[in-house]
Amino acid sequence: MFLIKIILFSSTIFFTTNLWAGLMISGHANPSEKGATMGSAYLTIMNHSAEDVTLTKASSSYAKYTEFHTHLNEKGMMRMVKLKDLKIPAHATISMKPGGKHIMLIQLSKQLAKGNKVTIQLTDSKGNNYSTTIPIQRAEAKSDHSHH
Ligand SMILES: [Cu+2]
Repeated sequence: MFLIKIILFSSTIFFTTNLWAGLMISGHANPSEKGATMGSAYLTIMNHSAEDVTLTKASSSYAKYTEFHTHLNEKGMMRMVKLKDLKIPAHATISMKPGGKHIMLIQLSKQLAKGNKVTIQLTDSKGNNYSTTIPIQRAEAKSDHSHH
């Protein structure tokens, strides 16, 4: 009986530690116009673990394709490019911003209506899955930021 308790206890610890090895994700998606086919979201991803995390896949119920994008300055022209993955170094934070890295929601299946929420699923190179549910709002409407 005692042994069983020890096993249960240690597996709980392992599970908790495993969760903590994950990422802390917050952010927002921009509202989209009615009929728009593309939308964008901006995440802040904190990697509290001692290992780099490389996100390789993203998905969302709002769009057929969910991609990591960034902007490149090519001969004075800003061009949007798809990133094959998104690396968050150990103990580092990535903050997506307009004009920089962002999440692109392509072929929207419904309008990103202000006040609603969108869930984005992320997968890393090791097969770990992460999920974040973010509000649909303009960036400047981030009134609750100080409470986090
Ligand atoms: Cu984009």
